[in-house]
Amino acid sequence: MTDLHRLYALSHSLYSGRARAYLIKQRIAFQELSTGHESFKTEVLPKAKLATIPTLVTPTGEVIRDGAAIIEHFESANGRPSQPQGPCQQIISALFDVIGHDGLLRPAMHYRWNFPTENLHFVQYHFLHAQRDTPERAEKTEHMMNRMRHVTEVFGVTEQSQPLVEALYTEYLDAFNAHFEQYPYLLGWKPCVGDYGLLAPLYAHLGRDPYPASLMQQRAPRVYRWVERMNRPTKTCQSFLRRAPIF
Ligand SMILES: N[C@@H](CCC(=O)N[C@@H](CS)C(=O)NCC(=O)O)C(=O)O
Repeated sequence: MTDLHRLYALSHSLYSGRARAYLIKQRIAFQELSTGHESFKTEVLPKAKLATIPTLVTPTGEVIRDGAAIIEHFESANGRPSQPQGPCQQIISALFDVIGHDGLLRPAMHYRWNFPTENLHFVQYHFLHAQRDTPERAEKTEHMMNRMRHVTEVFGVTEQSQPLVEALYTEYLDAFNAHFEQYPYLLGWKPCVGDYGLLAPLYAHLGRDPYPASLMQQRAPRVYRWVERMNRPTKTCQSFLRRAPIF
């Protein structure tokens, strides 16, 4: 038996980024495997029932599907290290968790699927390698990608709404960038549940696909640094070192 958790996730998956960052920041030892790995079909799916990611397998073989359930599994066992202490901060943290994993779905999908000149090659590579290596791989990849393009429209990103989606996202980026002039995380000096929710769209899609990543780097470098910081076990970053508290 191993004491490593196994996280089934993909680097381009929105919800995977939230669970992965939590494990990294909480220093929980894990091995990440793709859904293309044989064990996902043979070991995980019979217990998980639905093929969604992230899905966690604990060292004792328990299967936990859904990013929120994965975070709650550790939060409840470890004295809620990512819940702020004050009631107002708890509400803000919970609110930003929802804003992240639901509210920012429109810009996340828009900036991935509506900029094919910059994104297609990169996105296609990741979707292809998420599929098991079978003769139908290319066909399945195309099917998945078309499904996501359709979902983008279903979520409300149409030709008419695109300017509004972009205006709201860039306004949000500017505000978040200004916030990071003061603090390295959403509510101060350590990440809370709200940071993890926000990271979902801001990592895999908006901070990693070529077009939106470049937009974030150029327009909101402090947000880009937060995205990096959320994927590293250390608590703070260069620009905050001189006044960071020692925990
Ligand atoms: N609420 C779930 C959503 C998980 C989810 O929809 N994940 C996507 C990838 S980002 C997925 O597995 N999609 C595959 C499918 O729906 O068939 C969570 O937070 O884990």
